[in-house]
Amino acid sequence: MVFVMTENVSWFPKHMKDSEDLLKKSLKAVNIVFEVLDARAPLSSKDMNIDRIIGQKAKIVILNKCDLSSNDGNKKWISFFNSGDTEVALVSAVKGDGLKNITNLARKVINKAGIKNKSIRAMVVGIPNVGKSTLINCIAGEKKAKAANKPGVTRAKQWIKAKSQFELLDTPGILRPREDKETFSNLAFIGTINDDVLDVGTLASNLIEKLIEIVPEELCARFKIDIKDKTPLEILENIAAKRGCLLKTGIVDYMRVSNIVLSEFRKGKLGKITLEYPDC
Ligand SMILES: Nc1nc2c(ncn2[C@@H]2O[C@H](COP(=O)(O)OP(=O)(O)OP(=O)(O)O)[C@@H](O)[C@H]2O)c(=O)[nH]1
Ligand SMILES: [Mg+2]
Repeated sequence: MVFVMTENVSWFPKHMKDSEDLLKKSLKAVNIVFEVLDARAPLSSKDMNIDRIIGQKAKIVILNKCDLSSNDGNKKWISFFNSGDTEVALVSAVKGDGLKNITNLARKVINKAGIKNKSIRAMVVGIPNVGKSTLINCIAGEKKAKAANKPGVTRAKQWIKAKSQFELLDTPGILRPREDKETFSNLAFIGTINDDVLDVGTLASNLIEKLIEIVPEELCARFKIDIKDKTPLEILENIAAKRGCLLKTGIVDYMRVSNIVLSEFRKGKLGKITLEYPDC
């Protein structure tokens, strides 16, 4: 699987280094860390340095965007984290699902760490676009942190006081994932890597290849196509024909059809899909 880049994608640009320094400094001001992962790809969306950065600080994992991940995947990931003794909350920050769970688990972890504070001062960390700011707004009950559907929206830390017992520190996304191709693909599929630095045609074709493997029926049903014995590229062309993505000359508008496939997957129009499962 090869991605064509319009420029070199650095896993660790300067603002990420600044973010890491900022997280280290901010740790002293909080009594718990909320590590936000994308429930569709919890391992791929984990920053591999986060545990080193936060050290012994109390932590809960939040599997966000569970409205987009499969029920089976959610169950398996929850038991995976629980078996590693990590408290985990399944959440949809856009729907407001799972919030009470966060409060209960945070209280439990803080008590266990012997901290007596009444207020929960939480630093919310995670890679770009996993929904950190949306989650904070959801807990706060109002839109205090800027959130948008592209990576790199939050550029500086910001304290948000929620009406309840929470004070929440929003942080910019940091990104140092595992460096294998599957992780890179998953992150690109879920929109963590800016599409501007990727070839969307290749990306959509790779996504189709993945969907054939994990949810072939959903792929056929959504686009009303037959995928038997077809290559991902042929399937992309079939979708283009179905959706009228043809240029005046009759040639396939690869850019348009690719954006349709990526956008519909990311919005959950093909169903609730988990891209990766724990090994156990
Ligand atoms: N479907 C779904 N979308 C979500 C959820 N949470 C956040 N989003 C969407 O994901 C996109 C990114 O959300 P942000 O809150 O800006 O993400 P972030 O982690 O703060 O991103 P950076 O500031 O760039 O690091 C937005 O379009 C949100 O609406 C969720 O639970 N479900
Ligand atoms: Mg943000």
